[in-house]
Amino acid sequence: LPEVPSAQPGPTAPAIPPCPDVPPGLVGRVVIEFTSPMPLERVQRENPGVLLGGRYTPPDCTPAQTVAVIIPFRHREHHLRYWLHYLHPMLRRQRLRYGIYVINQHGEETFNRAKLLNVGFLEALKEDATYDCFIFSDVDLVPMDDRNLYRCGDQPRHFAIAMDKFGFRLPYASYFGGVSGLSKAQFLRINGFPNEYWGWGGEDDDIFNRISLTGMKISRPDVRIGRYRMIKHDRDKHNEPNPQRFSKIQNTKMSMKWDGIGSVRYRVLEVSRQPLFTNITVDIGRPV
Ligand code: UDH
Repeated sequence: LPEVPSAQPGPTAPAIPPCPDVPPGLVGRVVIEFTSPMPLERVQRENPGVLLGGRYTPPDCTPAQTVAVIIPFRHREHHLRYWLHYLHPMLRRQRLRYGIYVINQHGEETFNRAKLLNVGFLEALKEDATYDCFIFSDVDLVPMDDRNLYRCGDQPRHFAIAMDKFGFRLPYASYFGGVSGLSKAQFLRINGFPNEYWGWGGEDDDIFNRISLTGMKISRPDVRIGRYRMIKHDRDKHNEPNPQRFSKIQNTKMSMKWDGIGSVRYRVLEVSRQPLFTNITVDIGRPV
């Protein structure tokens, strides 16, 4: 029989194998502390492989997903430096192709975490239409174990299930706060996140409701792996507990039809590609 030539990779396209399901070289538990000084120049030096805007692609394998990490933000530069210091090396060890997006709420109106996350979803996709997994992370939450893989699965994922401030347990069974992940399809299926939760609280429960109401189930890591340290802080100004949150979460079934990624209105004021992250400053308006 004539020998059939096997497909040869061209000279410009070296054959990079798919990344393995379990990344090699994870270390497991990581020591996390928030006392040493953490200038951004140091974090930059520690992460030479990270490209402008906080983008990274593993050199030795091809990941199955492209992950956008979205951080809701205002006046937390100190926390962001620790977050970048711990997360960049961890995400690299996890062999992720990723980009970091800090969605910075402009002005001093009441903070709106979930609306900022909606903005992050849309703006990340504008920059790179290949993002198919979205990890939404508070800026003050650092995972203590790199086996907590920041990628998407067949159900929405809750990562921050054992935070130090809650005694390393879920505070309640339907808790979905802190760090969560949805594929692009899962996010669109729930019409994204609510835009109408101004101030602290309730938006994460509304997201939980959206997921349940569309027949999806939350997936979580093992409680020994989903551990987090939170950087201690006082309550922020202009993020007071929202007194409407208890009544609003009773109404998700109706509100999710008209309030979500399909109805989000905002104005981007600045996109700036920093060495370790992309900063998007946005005017999201104020409660009506
Ligand atoms: N965030 C900001 N700036 C703000 C408010 C919130 O960046 O002014 C972001 C940040 O990513 C933060 C997330 O939104 O991690 C969640 O807000 P939060 O940290 O205020 O919520 P958490 O439930 O804390 O973690 C509530 C107040 C705790 C007071 C503790 C007093 N000991």
